[in-house]
Amino acid sequence: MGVAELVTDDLVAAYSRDGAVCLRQAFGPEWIAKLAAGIERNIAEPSDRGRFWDRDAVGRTTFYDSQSWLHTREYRDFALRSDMAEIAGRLMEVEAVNFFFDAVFVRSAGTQFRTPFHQDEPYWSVEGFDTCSAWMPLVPVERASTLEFVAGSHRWTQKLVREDFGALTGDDRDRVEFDDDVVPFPDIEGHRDDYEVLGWAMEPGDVVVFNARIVQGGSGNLAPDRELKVFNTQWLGDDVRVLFRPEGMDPDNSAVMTEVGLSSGDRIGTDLYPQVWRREPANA
Ligand SMILES: O=C(O)CCC(=O)C(=O)O
Repeated sequence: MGVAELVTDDLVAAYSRDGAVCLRQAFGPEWIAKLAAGIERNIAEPSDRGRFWDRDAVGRTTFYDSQSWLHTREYRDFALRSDMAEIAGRLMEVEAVNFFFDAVFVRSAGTQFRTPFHQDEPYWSVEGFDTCSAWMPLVPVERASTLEFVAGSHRWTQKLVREDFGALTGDDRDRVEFDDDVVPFPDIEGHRDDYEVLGWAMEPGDVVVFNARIVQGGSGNLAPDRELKVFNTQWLGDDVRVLFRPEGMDPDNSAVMTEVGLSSGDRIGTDLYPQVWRREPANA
């Protein structure tokens, strides 16, 4: 099935309304095997951003790394040659899509550690509504262990302070502090009935695409015999501009962006954030 058939009008409408959709069997077994091999190499040779977010009392771990596509050929192939850029472009209803970065979240069997509810884009080194992530488990994931989303929260307008991930992971690179003009993050877990919480049991090949402003969290909570390996990519569309935030960024790309000549207000581009897809003119 081509991307135009996969990304139906109903999915585009649901993405715009809810901020997150699940596409079933968007990628075949070759991509899953390739990315799984990439993750194994990535864990064995982490980048200098690689770290354990959590290690519990019995040694179960949550590993995180990002922007590893620069030295992991399997990730680079996916970023530049898979259908993901076009899927993102059609869901976001934009003219062109740039690759932003990859991230991996690897939980060993039985890990309970859940990612707190948070938003992504308000902490990135760019700003824009046309931003999305594609969360792809490479192993089956149960509903109780999947990433969850507050439907419609990508359109919330208040600036919310998120939980200090630095305090949670013990790593200063996860720390972002706001000092003024902010609203405390709502206690989603404690008031789940007040929100429409979306989440899907998934099989390898399925992908959840979500607006980077949506409130998202969860994952973890794994059964004793279940591990979770997730390959995640982030994509940028038409309205995105570079923004170096004085309050801090996560991940903080300002140094590498500055090195390649990008500064606040610029359109995204360069070989570090390549344009991967552009919509064909209607009369082509
Ligand atoms: O998979 C997870 O635990 C976290 C995912 C996430 O927060 C993200 O993709 O930004």
